[in-house]
Amino acid sequence: MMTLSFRWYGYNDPVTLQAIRQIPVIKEIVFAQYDAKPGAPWERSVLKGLVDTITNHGFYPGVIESIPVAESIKLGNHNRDAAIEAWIASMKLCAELLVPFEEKTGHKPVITYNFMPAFDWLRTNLAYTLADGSTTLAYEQDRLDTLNPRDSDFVLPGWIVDRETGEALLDAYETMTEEVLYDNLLYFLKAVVPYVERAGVVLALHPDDPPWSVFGLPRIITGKTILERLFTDVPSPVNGLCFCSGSFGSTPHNNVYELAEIFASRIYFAHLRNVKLLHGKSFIETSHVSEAGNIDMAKLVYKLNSITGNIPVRPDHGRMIWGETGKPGYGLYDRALGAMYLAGLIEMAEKNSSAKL
Ligand code: DNO
Repeated sequence: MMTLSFRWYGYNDPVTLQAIRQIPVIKEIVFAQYDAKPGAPWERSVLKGLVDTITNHGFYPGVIESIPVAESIKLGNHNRDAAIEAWIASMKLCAELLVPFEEKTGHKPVITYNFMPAFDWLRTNLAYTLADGSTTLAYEQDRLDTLNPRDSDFVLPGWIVDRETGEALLDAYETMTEEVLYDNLLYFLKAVVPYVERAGVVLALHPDDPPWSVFGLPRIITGKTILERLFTDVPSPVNGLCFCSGSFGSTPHNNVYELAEIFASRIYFAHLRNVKLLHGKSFIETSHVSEAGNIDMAKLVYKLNSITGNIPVRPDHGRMIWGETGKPGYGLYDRALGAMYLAGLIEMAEKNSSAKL
């Protein structure tokens, strides 16, 4: 079973909860304390304010995306234990405020996180014009190859890292191998999992986007092999996955339907969007529908619906359409179209599987 959710960036998000309310199918809100400093614990009153606002608008607060993992944890340096402690404190706060909604949502609260060094998701163009005049996010390998994050005029659309922090991070990661990064992930998980188990929430690790190394930085959450290893090394059932179709699907090395099947029991949250692969490693994000990209959404939704537990899913990045401006990937209109399309696929998958047709 899948429940439709929608990401909301808080009070300053131009996409308001009132607007989201008018999309007929959305039950849960995906949110976080976005103004918190990375590595510092969240504040109860702030989180409580967000939860109350969400419930006052008729939604359930089902998913946290994300509690960021501080760079010291990914680097494994001497500050990591303090940062892990702060992460656990924020997680406990989320659990305290979200667990009461478990009965309504039908799933344990989900805590999303990622383990990408220095950059989160990465694109070279945030307004790539499609044939129909809409704009979308694109990753162009040719363009990436011309960029050097150490250049003084380095700007990556959407990622404004201050120069000093950026340089220091690049230096720190320069010699790190994927093995060491993986060990640091294990260290983190082994430290937090006992608390997560007791708190009554589950973890959802977001894959690297794109799922390969960029600028020489190690990136490890890329596909089947590493995930099999991770779930063997940390078998606790709270150690779960955020199944992001667009991240996994941006390389032909991943078969998204196979991944869904193999990791079904670990999938606690899904980001559903489509991508169109271009030459080399380049790709663009498209409308959610199957015909626009490389992912057969009907097949994926049908599969996920039949093999996962009750999970929240959300439309992921949308294009900018009908003249909308705003946070790249997170406007209202195309994500609303995506939500309605996914709702149709989910309803059909559910009725089909329970022979209610
Ligand atoms: C991009 C998002 C990611 C995601 C984090 C999870 O739009 O899917 O930024 O929230 O990687 O930690």
